[in-house]
Amino acid sequence: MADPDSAYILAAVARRLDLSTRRLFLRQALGLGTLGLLSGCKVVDGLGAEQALSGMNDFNDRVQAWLFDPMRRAREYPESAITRPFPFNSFYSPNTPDLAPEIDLAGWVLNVTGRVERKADWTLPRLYDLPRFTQITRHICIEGWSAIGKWTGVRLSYFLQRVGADMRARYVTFRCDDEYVTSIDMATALHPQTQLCLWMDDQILSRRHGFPVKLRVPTKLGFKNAKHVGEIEVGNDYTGGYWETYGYNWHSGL
Ligand SMILES: Nc1nc2c(c(=O)[nH]1)N[C@H]1C(S)=C(S)[C@@H](COP(=O)(O)O)O[C@H]1N2
Ligand SMILES: [Mo]
Repeated sequence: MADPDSAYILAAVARRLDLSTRRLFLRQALGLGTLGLLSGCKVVDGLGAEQALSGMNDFNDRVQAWLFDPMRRAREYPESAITRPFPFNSFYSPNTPDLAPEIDLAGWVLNVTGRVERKADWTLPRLYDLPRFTQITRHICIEGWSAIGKWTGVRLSYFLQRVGADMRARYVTFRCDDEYVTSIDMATALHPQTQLCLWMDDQILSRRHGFPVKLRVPTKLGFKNAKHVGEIEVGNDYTGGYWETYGYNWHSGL
């Protein structure tokens, strides 16, 4: 299997299939197109299922090793690889992007809660003023698609420093304006590619893709990339997340 992206995608799926003893997860994942991914390989053009399956053990092992290296970087791509238009997805209805929450910016602040020293009012202009970086990385959704996007924003590790977060805390939780929630471990929060994303493809983040703030975490599966983030909480209590309660693996690292 030549294409390293195929390895990422298939390994993510394969690992889920062998680790998961959760029937609910399997039913969900297969129903949502993971089976299609394995048999038809629709995510990766020109890749046969047989070829995919024969290479899987090797990829599985590599993925297991990566799991224990929280600083491994996700692959970055050239501008020419960007997927346009970038797919839209959400838990409520992927067919109706217009249901994405409408944020009233008057009075909007990004709430920072839990184990942080400085709970200042993070208005959008203040966030736009912070140092930013850009990444062109692949987003992989377990529902059987992937796409490469260009995301610009603030390094989450920098933001956590600015607010005086307790870096020894275990979890960072993201609560969203559409009532979606997810959480990540502190090692992932401090990963250099983990980003509070404010711009996508050089434009202010669109409503469907997570305006005003989204978490971009290219070392994790798509569902960890919380859109419309309204609150970031630092804490030691496990908070889980929306898809996590349906049996998706909490780490979901790639
Ligand atoms: N607030 C919120 N964030 C979310 C979701 C959601 O439903 N609500 N869906 C997740 C899933 S499963 C995916 S694949 C990506 C889709 O992001 P996109 O619409 O920018 O492609 O957002 C993730 N973050
Ligand atoms: Mo997803």
